[in-house]
Amino acid sequence: PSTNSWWRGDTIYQIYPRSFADGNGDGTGDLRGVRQRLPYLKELGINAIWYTPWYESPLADGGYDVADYRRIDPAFGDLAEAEALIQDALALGIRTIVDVVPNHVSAAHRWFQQALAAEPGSPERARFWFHPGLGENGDQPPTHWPNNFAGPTWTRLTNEDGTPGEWYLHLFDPEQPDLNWSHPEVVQEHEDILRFWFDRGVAGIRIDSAALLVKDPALPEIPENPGPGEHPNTDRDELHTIYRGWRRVAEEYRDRAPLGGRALIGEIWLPDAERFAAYLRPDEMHTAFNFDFMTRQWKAEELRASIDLMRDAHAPIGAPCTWVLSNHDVTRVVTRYGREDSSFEFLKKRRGIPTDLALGTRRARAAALLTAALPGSLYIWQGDELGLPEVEDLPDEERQDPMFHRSNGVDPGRDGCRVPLPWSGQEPPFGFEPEGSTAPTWLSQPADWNTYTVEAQRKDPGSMLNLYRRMLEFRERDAALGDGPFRWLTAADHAGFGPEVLAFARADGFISVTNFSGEPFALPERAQLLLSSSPLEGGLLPADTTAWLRLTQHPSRTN
Ligand code: TEU
Repeated sequence: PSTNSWWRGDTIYQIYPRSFADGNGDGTGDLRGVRQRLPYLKELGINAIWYTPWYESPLADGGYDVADYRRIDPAFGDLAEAEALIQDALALGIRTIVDVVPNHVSAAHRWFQQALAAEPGSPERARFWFHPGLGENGDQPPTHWPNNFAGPTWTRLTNEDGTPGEWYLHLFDPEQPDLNWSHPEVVQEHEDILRFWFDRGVAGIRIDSAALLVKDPALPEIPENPGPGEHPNTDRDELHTIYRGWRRVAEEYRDRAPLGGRALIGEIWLPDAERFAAYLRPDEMHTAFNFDFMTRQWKAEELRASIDLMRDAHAPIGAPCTWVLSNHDVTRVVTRYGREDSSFEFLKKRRGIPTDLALGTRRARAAALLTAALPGSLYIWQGDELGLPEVEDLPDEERQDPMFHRSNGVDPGRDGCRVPLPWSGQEPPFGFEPEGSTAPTWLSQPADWNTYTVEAQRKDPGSMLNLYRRMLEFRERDAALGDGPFRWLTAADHAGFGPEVLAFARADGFISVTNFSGEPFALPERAQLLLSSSPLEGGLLPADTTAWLRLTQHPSRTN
């Protein structure tokens, strides 16, 4: 493992355990499967793995409904296996990041079960948001806040005698009751969970829905244009006190070999970059996911503005930027960039949109090189290194996402980016399961994914996988990449670098150039070509292509 401040420049691979690799042949991915594939990840060239929740869970929201943080879900393995996996990875120089979901727990969590068994007004219920209904019969929910999936945010209980009871709050699925963060036990429990995983060699915590958690106890409706800190359930000022407590826990582990610092990584969806950056402080989080880049169209001025916005927000506080092309909540990147509107549309519009996959793949390749050359840490969603497209035609009866079910199928949900990875062979399960297993995978794989397998892509020098390998090899080896100096280049530096080109210089003469215009152009002459996302054409950089160059003393460019 590299430096103490690894989160400033590492490449982090996101694993959705259910869909990465299946070690026991039941059609569901597991930790044994990950252990077996660690050499693949080492070869790919990543430095850390972030696991989406692997804890005991009814899997009502793919594990974001945690029943017990101190156990691994039996579908994935057990605690001993997780500990072995963390150590095996570390032996290869790969750190582990786990996901903590503080806004809510599973309805199967012992706290919620105790609350259900207890009386209104009891200490057991005080850890959640139980509330009598409004109106004469109490049949009106306490608020009309929108749900992050679909449907209401309050569910009414039925008393033992069959009469209607209190309501409880859930910003997501009814299976995910929201915790009351003004309760000291809720605060204490989460700090203990951090220690539990830090003690097991975990180097970082991804904090789910990090800007939610705290609610206005008066439970007002959401004002039309809430000012800073005025939203009743998002980005409230009290959150900063919570994360200062978490940072103190992380600091307890600061210099312990062999991991070095422990990082807090926020999942913060806030449109205002300053409010977002307010969480990144020496006494709060280390980094947070940059979602702005994914919300933008494939256009030079859009992405330039996004890069500037994020760099400007991070610079004054000295926090590193993060670069994220996709994750388990959004449409796969090759599909997004293959559409006329390539901006963020992970809700309600996931199927039936005309998509040019060849174009999307070309752009996703260019985007990979562009983001990998920027200062900061880089996140890779599993399968993006294979260029997997969104699976839009999953049969409805297979779909698991509450976003699909809560919306009665109006929103196809997020299953299409979570289909089990293809590793080898000509037909499903494409090596996802051990040789000879016949169990159907938990989501079915498209029959034509034989062209996307790791096995097929290894042999093809032009594959997405081989591009990622070469790209990450440079990133690992070349001190100019990762965290460090950055400067935009313009037409004043080179005639080809017009407004539809994103070109920037890093240390040691390293230059990254992306062509968003339809027109190919000549690259600077005194530059050596290191890598390009698509082949140059007659020495020119074609459309939708990124090239990495190094300025040389002599005019001897080699392709
Ligand atoms: O996502 C939080 C979140 O806000 C987004 O899911 C977003 O609200 C949603 O995609 C639609 O708007 C995190 C996890 O990444 C997601 O998988 C979980 O479902 C969610 O939290 C609940 O834990």
